[in-house]
Amino acid sequence: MDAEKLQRLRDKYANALGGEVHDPALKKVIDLVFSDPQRRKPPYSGIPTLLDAPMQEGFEGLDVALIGVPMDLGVTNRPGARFGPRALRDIERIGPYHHELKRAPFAEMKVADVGDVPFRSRFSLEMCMQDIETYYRTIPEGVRPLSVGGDHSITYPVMRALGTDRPLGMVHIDAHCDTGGEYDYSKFHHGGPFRQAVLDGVLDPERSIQIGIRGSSEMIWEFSYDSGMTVLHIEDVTRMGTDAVVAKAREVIGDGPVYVTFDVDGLDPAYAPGTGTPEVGGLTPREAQAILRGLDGLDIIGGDVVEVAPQYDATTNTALTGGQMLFEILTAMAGRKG
Ligand SMILES: [Mn+2]
Repeated sequence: MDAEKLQRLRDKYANALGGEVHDPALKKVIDLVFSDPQRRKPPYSGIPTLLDAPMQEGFEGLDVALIGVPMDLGVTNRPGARFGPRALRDIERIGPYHHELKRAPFAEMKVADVGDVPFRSRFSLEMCMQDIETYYRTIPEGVRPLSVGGDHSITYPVMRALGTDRPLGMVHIDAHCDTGGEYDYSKFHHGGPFRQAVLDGVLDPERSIQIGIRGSSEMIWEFSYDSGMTVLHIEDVTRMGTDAVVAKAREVIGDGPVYVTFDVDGLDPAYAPGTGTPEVGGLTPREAQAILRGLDGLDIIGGDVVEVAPQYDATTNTALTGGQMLFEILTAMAGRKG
């Protein structure tokens, strides 16, 4: 480095404060995280919220509402996803800037954590399904919900509320198709929300893609194929690569509204052990991030991250990874505002 360059850098930076940044895009982010050029809020302080969003009661003025859905009465195996929203609220330092999409969603949209869906009964799965649908029907037009479960059964009543006027398209990342039928006298378990949503006319199977599928339950997912969903097993993802997966997803979804649902068990249990039905041989977080980033600009009208069960998550990596996926979906939502 020549002396002149060194002098230039010294003149510019030797006495500069941490909040002095010159790039206009980055300056926006600085304004989010610095209260003045000298002060920056410690990430471990304050009352925890989803993605460190401001708390708000109700939906007034929001573009995106972050919502906790602490309900896991639909699990077929290990319980615990009712603690998922709290586990994600405890995670710090996700965002606020997305370096790949070059966007700070909190600077471009009004986003708040509006708290949890209220439930009348902790004992009745059927009543919880009704309570979720009722709550999501109160969300005003133009406010897009981004939720944290809870087990995957919560997505069915959310879709019933969001898909009333026109059936939704779906990008579904998961180890499981979740298109199973009734068993043990229940239709509402977490292995069947997307069969029910299609049969109710709120989910368009021909505009639905399921990505990362594997594991022990293939025999109960015939409905996915019979209804015309596109199913990509994990082996397809490996063979195709994430760019081709994104291209396929965008081809299947087209221009219409799409719901993005992310079951954390779509990831390999090496990265996300804290979940009720882990399946070996899954997506890496990098693959999942590449796929979610590839959805940028689609008409994402809502989404969720489900099945984080912190009691099997000794390192908190599952919650961390789940929180990152929530941020990826939020950032993609900011690609098409309103
Ligand atoms: Mn699953």
